[in-house]
Amino acid sequence: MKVRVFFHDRCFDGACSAAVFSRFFRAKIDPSAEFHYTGLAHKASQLFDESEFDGDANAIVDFKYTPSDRLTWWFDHHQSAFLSPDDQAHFARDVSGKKFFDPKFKSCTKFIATVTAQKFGFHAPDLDDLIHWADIIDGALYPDSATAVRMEAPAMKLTLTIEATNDATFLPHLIPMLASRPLAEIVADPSIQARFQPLYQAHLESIDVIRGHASCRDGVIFFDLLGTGMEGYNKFIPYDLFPQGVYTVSLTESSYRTKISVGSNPWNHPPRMHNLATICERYGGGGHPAVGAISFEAGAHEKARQAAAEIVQLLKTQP
Ligand SMILES: [Mn+2]
Repeated sequence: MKVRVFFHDRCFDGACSAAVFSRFFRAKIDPSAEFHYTGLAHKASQLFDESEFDGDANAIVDFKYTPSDRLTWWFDHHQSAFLSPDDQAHFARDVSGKKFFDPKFKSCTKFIATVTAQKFGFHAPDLDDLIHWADIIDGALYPDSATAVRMEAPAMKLTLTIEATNDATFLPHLIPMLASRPLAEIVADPSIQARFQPLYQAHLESIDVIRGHASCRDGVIFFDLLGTGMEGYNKFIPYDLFPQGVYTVSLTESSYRTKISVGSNPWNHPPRMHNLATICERYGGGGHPAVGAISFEAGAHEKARQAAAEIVQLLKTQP
């Protein structure tokens, strides 16, 4: 059986979700299943073309729902999992027993492991370390900013490699490794080291670039990286630089979009917090209460800068 698995691209939890789903599928549905992996990124334009569902079974993990009859399996934990009330109603009518949503889970990986254990009797103790780290990384449950920024754990090294990749063949190569080998062994693999080492050097340089562009006022860290050529960064760097910061608002761009990222400091929480997913939804974005993002068309710098300035002002006020 050919199984097409769509997963949240450039995301440790997305890749681990695809790995755990695949192990579950081989163990409980079809031992000879042949998997094809496709990463999905949040874009301003339409998400799915029906012809992409070309498997005998089609799955989406750690990504938005889509109301297609060709979608067989779905697991997500994002607050903004439904693009519209119609999509949510379509999900609510589903009677397949193969589509699952719970925004209380910190990671979709843990969600898949929990649901498949309860409903299908799937257990794979060798995946416990992977599931544990997916929950820490997607839930931002690090003990301190140094753990997240220094990257000593194998899962952190993999996260750096996964979040930075522009190579559509990399995660389809990595996901079967995640499904079958310990994290430390995967990191030591020459195919991973070759990607990790230059990224780690760039990570150290990105700390300097953010230090040069960022300011922190009234608890809001802001930096505009449009025009610097820097597409992404470790989202905990701002809090390592400004431990007093509560929120971060940043502007970055890649070939296909201009992006506002909005985050909150896991180690400096005031009693009441703004819901960042709700704020981002007002501008067509989404996310979790503690972290969100908005995508604009490539080149829409002024529109993105205007929205970022409004969000910075809003975050300086009490929720
Ligand atoms: Mn996730």
